[in-house]
Amino acid sequence: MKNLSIEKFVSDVAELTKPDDIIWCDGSEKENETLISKMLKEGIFIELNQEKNPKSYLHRSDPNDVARTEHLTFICSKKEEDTGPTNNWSQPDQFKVKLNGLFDSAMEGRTMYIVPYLMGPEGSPYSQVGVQITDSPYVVANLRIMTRMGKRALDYLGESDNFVKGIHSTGDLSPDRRYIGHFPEERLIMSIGSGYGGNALLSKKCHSLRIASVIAREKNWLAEHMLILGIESPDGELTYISGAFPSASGKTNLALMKPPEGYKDWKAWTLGDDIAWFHIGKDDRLWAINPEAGFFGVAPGTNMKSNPNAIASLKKNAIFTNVAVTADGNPWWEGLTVDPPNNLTDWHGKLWKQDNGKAAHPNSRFTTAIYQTPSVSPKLDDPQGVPVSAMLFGGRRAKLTPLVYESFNWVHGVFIGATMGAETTAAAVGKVGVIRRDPMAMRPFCGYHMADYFSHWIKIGSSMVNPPRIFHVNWFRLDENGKFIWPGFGDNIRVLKWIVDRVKGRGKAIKTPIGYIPTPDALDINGLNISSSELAELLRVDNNAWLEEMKEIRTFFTSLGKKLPNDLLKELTNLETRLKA
Ligand code: SAT
Ligand code: MN
Repeated sequence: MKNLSIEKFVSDVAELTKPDDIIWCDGSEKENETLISKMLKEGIFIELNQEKNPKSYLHRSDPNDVARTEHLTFICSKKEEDTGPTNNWSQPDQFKVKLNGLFDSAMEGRTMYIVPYLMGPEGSPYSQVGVQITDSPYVVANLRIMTRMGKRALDYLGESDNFVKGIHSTGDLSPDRRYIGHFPEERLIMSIGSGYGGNALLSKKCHSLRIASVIAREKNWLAEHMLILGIESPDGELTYISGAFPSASGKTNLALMKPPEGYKDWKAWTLGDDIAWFHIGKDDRLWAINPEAGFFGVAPGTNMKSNPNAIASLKKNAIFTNVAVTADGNPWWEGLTVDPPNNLTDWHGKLWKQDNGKAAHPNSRFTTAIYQTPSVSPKLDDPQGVPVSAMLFGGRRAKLTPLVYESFNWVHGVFIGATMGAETTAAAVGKVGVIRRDPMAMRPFCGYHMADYFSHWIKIGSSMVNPPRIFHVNWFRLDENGKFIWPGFGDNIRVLKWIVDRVKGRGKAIKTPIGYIPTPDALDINGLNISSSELAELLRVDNNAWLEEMKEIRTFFTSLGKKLPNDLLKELTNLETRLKA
């Protein structure tokens, strides 16, 4: 069966980019093997110790191409006011002329790969197809893990022209000629000059968030930067939770959490670590699917304590990007072991010495299939997804925001998400550790005006009688010596347990100006090395500090202009009044 729309798309792009040859990817094992041998021959992939890491490879990127480049990312809506002040905008026709200039003959001497991919389970009414054209075999190998790619996607699509188009070339990798352009009205993405994850795996942030958020607004659903996790109590009560955290803020660790000693009879089920699509079910609940099929996780800091399930899922069929390698060919990164092994090769491919800086790049990554994680949920491929009872917002905050608090209601919860502040991380180019407003962790990923996005969130909640409860969490509070107060990782299940208790109507809470916080006895800290004064600090609401924060929030709201929903302004004023009382 031929899909004429795809054929036309491919021939148009081939005419522009002039590849030497064209390969249509079917997703088969044989195709993958051919691709891997080619990459090994060309040095794009470096073989790791195959006994310890079967079918796993290392890729070293250009040192200029190691993170997302938000300043080179554009949303080209027809009207500028549809893009909003948090995105870069360019007039679509003009931007296309510029990009077409860069794409002209970009694939000369290269192979062009056609990668049809399916976002979401086969057979799900909520899934979507995309077709990415790329000249990067590394991208193809990643898409194979990150999505359900090849024949499966074409079978889902049939003869329909309802697919997202992605055109990608690594170009000359020069940051001066690097752009990631989105054309939401045309469901089109054009990306040139980068081979890095979020810039180049167009299925991920470009399709599943920026373009999908625009579609979701039109069709009354939500496309979010959220993990999905199932928590099962010892008596079999299963509660699904989703959570939005900025990139490199522990989403993968939470999504793959392994309950610690003392919680051995609890289970945590992984459904997704980065992106969730939510639809309102006939039962008036919010149902989530993970459009992706793999993890593109941050390597540094991942170890047997922080994320044993990730370590287990990296044992085979994994791609490592910009990590270090040990003398016997195993991947290594800061935090994997306490001490670095001798004779490490760093992410540049040079022998690493203690004073050479980091051996692995801070944003080095692993790509691996969700199916390989021991905690994978049996519901991962369920076409309906899972019903979500609680949504979490959180970011890194050394100070101010308590370990956990619950919103008073949906609109207040939207306010909490909309005003999220978080320290910046190495996942994007730029300064690290600066607090910026990152609403719903979607600032870099919302494909339309942020104020319209807030209105859309309010509308989704008001169309349900029982929307999920909304919480804010912060695992990253520091004490006066700069040490984390909360142990985090597996012990975060203690906080999730309180959240589940709240959802079920049995968790005890105190009302504060910012929301409900747990009573000191409602949070289980048994067996933790936390004093009652540390617990009090973790849950403290400092009214004056919050009033300072309100100034920042007001400035942020003002920057969004007159589309900002009145409901959120009212929330801000009410909060200020409560803080002053
Ligand atoms: O944007 S990526 O998908 O490459 C990683 C991230 O920042 O979440
Ligand atoms: Mn992410």
